[in-house]
Amino acid sequence: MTDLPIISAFNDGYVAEMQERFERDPDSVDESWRQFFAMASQLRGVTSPPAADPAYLRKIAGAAALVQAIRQYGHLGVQLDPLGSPPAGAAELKAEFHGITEADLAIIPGSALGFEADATAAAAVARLRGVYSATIGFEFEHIERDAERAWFRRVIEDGEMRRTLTDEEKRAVLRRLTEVDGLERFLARAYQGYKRFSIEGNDTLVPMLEAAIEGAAAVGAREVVMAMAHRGRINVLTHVLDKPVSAVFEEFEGKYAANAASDTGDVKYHLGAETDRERQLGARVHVSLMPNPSHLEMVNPVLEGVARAQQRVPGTLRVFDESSVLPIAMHGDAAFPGEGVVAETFNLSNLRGYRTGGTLHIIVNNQIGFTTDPCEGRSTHYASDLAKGFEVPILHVNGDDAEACIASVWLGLAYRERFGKDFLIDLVGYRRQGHNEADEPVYTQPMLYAAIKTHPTTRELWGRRLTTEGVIEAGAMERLDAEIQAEFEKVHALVKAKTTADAEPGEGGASMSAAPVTTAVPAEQLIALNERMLSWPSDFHPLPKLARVLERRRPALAAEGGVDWGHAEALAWASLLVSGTAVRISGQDAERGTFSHRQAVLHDHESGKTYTPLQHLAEDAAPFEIYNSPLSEVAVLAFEYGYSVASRNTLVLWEAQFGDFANVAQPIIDQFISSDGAKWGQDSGVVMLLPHGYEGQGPEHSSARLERFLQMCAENNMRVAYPSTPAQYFHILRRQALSAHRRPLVLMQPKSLLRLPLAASHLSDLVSGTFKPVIDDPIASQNPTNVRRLVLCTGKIYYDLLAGVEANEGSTEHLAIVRLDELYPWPHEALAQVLDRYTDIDEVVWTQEEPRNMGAWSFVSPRLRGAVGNAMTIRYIGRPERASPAEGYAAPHAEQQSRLVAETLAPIAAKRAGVRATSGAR
Ligand SMILES: Cc1ncc(C[n+]2csc(CCOP(=O)(O)OP(=O)(O)O)c2C)c(N)n1
Repeated sequence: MTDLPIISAFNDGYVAEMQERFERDPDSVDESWRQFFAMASQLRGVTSPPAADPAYLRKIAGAAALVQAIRQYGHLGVQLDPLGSPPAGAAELKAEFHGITEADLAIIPGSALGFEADATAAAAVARLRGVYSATIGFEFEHIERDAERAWFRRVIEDGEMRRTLTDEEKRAVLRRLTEVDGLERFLARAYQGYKRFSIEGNDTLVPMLEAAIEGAAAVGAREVVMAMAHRGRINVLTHVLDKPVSAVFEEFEGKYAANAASDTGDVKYHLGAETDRERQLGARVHVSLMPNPSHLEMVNPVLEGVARAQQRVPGTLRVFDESSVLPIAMHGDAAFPGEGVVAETFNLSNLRGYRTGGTLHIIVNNQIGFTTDPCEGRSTHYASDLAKGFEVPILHVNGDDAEACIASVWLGLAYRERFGKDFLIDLVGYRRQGHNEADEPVYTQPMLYAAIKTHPTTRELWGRRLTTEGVIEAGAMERLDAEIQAEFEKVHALVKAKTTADAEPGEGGASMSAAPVTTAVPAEQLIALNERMLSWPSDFHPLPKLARVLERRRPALAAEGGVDWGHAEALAWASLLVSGTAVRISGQDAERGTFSHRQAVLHDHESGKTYTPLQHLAEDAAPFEIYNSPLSEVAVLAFEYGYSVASRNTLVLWEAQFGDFANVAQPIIDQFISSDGAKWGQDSGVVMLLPHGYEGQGPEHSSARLERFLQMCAENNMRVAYPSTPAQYFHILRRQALSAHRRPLVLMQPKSLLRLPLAASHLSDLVSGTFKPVIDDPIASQNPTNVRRLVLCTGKIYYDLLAGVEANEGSTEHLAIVRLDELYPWPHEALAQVLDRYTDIDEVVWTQEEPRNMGAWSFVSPRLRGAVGNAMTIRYIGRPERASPAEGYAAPHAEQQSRLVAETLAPIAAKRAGVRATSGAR
């Protein structure tokens, strides 16, 4: 960071202090001071004035400070607003602020400031003002690494980035701008009042994206993946993603079933698209735009996950090639500073597990958010200021200056290539229409809209400039426009003439009944994998205490058994890795596991080095990635979701520290995980691991809000399960990874059960069988006719009931306790088989530990009724309706738990005649 304080004039004391600092550590003072002192030391031997004159040296110091101020604050002098509102300016940009005059600059040689090519400081300052306070505002002095700051100074001041466009390129930009604004004008005429979230006012976005695609491909990218909100999306789809104009018109006509794979679809300004773009030299680059929900900015971390997955080198799965995929994220100027997910996503950008080698961010800044002015929408000067905290370089550019806009993209790409980090362009334009085209902006911004009305379009300004420069002849701009409008007219007439949609309606929710997969693994293989996971290099020293704990995994596979949750998980992953499925998991403290049950990454207690046995199973095993995530839910879950969308052969898991923290990621669950298939035909196999269970840990550490997930289930959109044994967990993980039908899996996870001997599995449970959605009572099912009360439950409460049964030895023959380990898809068949077995029951009981308005009850209740018919009694046993999920104190918690166990196990009331279960009425 700069060392120059804001002072009104330099005095000798200040210069002396700077000199002292310079002599102690040259890097502790700014570059201009370094040059100044270097020059001063050369002059020390020179006796003739004015070099030895302190007043003269002060002027040089002032000039050096001015130079630094221009570099740092020059952006505040740039005319950024196309509508003409003046730049903020900064006192430091004037010579007088630094105790000198402009005239003084003329008597100082440029070399005194380190500018050998400039005859005088005046020439140097004029040149710097010409780059730092002209058409692009640069902000890079907040970057911590001086190598990056020096790079920026060099490329900006030497003009390396400012290649002027050739005449041909200028004409191509004019054509694009004419198509861009022509499409909006055409749609405005043909579909008056329809929402299209017009791009007008930020038209230059389209040529910028084209420059970015071309530029990325030129340095080897094979893929450009983009995300953006509603604004300008139709234009970007048409002109960057090559979506046919006819398809756009068909959507406006309401004729086009945009996505035949889904039932319900989405509005046209949320849809994604992809295309192959032919490059100038014949190479191809694949370009895609992510589908996007209305929830602004939520797509950003999804984009990063997709990009990261795509950066794996195809075929090898081993290496990431960050230059091969460029992510581009577009933002609104109100949404960018407003939505916290933006910051969370930036925070991922330089982390080992999440980096993508730099995202190009563009704020499509129309200086308004719906009806909200910037002064109401943010506490910072620029819309982009948040990014400064993440040391992202920022360029501000006037959207009417197409050349500067394109040059900004080139600089961004060069920076990414050089430093592999994020870059941001604040494209300052305006919004020619209302928020949407049915919206009247004059109600709230009368003055602004009066100014917009008289402001020529970007196309007109660019066309006039090219005419003046002689790049096009007079009248050419108008002829081009007429030609493009005529083309739209022709296509539109054809679309109008069609009477029915071409596309067939979608099939609706896909069935989950894809071919069953083998999830059992031969014993020899599991034992061998177990050994691999228990071995580490001879010079690696895990903590002896931990080594002893892990060693128990050896006898666990022997006759006495005892496979716990962490062990079953490791075996499931290991078996997948050696058969070619990659595994990636992240979450808070995921490497060790919140409850110390995973220990996937070992730490040498002598050297601190780490060793991850799952990464050393076999030469040709697929990669295993595990990362402790930052303290974020929304961005991390979204990232993992995105990764799973793009990587079909990776089992991708996100783990919440406690299940209900997932509610901070609710938009990702609502807008992506549960509904992506129905809206966009997008699929994902992401797994959410959500610790859940009532153990007296209070309102926030008990419930993963199972009810919310179940409420969202329909059309086979996802799976929701609460496995009750390590073996069930093993099988469901493997099924998820190997199943051809990909949908997200929401898993309630245990806490106290993680090592509960009663819950442990046996090797034989892993080498045969598969995941069972329903587990019958192993004892009661031997004598089903004794059973009067059929208790159904899911998850951890089973073990509380089991403990109760054991404690009440001999008095519970009237009970069968059946577990529903998978709740969605609702296990019709498996449950029916169980119900058919118990022909003499009087009642069905659903026992849960959650309050009545939470947990699975409201989901289960109507389905149970369907399964047992109207004549059967169905009872609820659990906590009463509650505002908060669980008790804060241990005593009331224990009281509730024992009450619901006691009620469930209570002796049966007097038997009612003639009422028997039937599974017929499902
Ligand atoms: C998370 C979220 N909150 C609120 C909205 C409603 N909304 C849609 S657009 C908009 C204004 C966005 O302004 P800006 O980010 O500047 O983009 P612009 O529409 O101006 O391009 C608002 C408030 C939304 N879509 N998503």
